[in-house]
Amino acid sequence: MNDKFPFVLPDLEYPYDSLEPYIDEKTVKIHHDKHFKKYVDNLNDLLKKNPSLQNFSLIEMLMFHNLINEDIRQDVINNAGGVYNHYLYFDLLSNDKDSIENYEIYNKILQEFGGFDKFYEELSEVALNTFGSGYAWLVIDKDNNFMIVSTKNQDTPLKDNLYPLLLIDVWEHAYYLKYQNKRDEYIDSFKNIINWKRVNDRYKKVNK
Ligand code: MN3
Repeated sequence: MNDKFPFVLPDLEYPYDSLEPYIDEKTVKIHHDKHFKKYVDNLNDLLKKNPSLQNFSLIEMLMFHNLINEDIRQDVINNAGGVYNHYLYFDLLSNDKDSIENYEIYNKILQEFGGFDKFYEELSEVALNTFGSGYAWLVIDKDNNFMIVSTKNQDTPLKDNLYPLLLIDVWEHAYYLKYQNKRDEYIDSFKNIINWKRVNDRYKKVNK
């Protein structure tokens, strides 16, 4: 996705129905074409009205939001965060059933969590207990440690110097049509549609 103003909604790289049966076609369509698009449009509108922000990249707006005027800071966090989080979310999904065991990140997961199931249990727990709207993340810190964290609304872990490897969107719009109040079932299904190649590429990029 382009890194600076004006931001453009990236096309979905897979058909809307390709995450079935884990995430239904209608949810993917509304989530990408309406929710994600709204954040892109809102961010562009905000930057149109505040040209000095147009020098910031998307990531800079999120990492260094203390540099942004207080009267628009929360709007920037919400909308730049909404763009960044949804970009990552759709980018890290696929239904080609690629196994994590094919990638280096698998050994790191075993080392850090003691097993894939333990890792996913911990991620699920954090996702399930994220109160209200937000995300559960697998992140890597500057010392190369893996951590699982939760963020609220459209906050990102970038402001805490944590680099995101994987995220689960637990806003109701991500799962409610199919799963209603059963967030736990959505989280459990989610493990079937993770694009481990892309997650691994993110890991390799920071683990040098
Ligand atoms: Mn969402």
